[in-house]
Amino acid sequence: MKLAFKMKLKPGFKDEYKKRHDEIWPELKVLLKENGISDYTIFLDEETNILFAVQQQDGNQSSQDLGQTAIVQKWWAYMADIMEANADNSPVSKPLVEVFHMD
Ligand code: RM4
Repeated sequence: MKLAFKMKLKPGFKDEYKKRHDEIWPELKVLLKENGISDYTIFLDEETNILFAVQQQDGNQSSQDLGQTAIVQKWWAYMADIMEANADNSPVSKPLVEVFHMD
């Protein structure tokens, strides 16, 4: 199923955020795919610094549910300096409600 959520980027870090994701760790990509996550895109609203993430989820977990794995914990710790994050470094993520879909 298609799933969307929002996160928040700290102001001024668009280029750094994109650079880090252009260089996403291969092992993180493998983990996401192994857990049924694909077609995963993140957009930035430059007015509000809100990050809008959308992904296909074929398992029963979203990318945000994988925080018990060492790789995601390492990635979240790496990303925490440029994102709004919780005390455990996980990005503050809020689910979004689908209101329209067209195949
Ligand atoms: C995001 C955030 C998400 C992760 C993606 C790859 O900045 O850390 O949790 O799934 O990167």
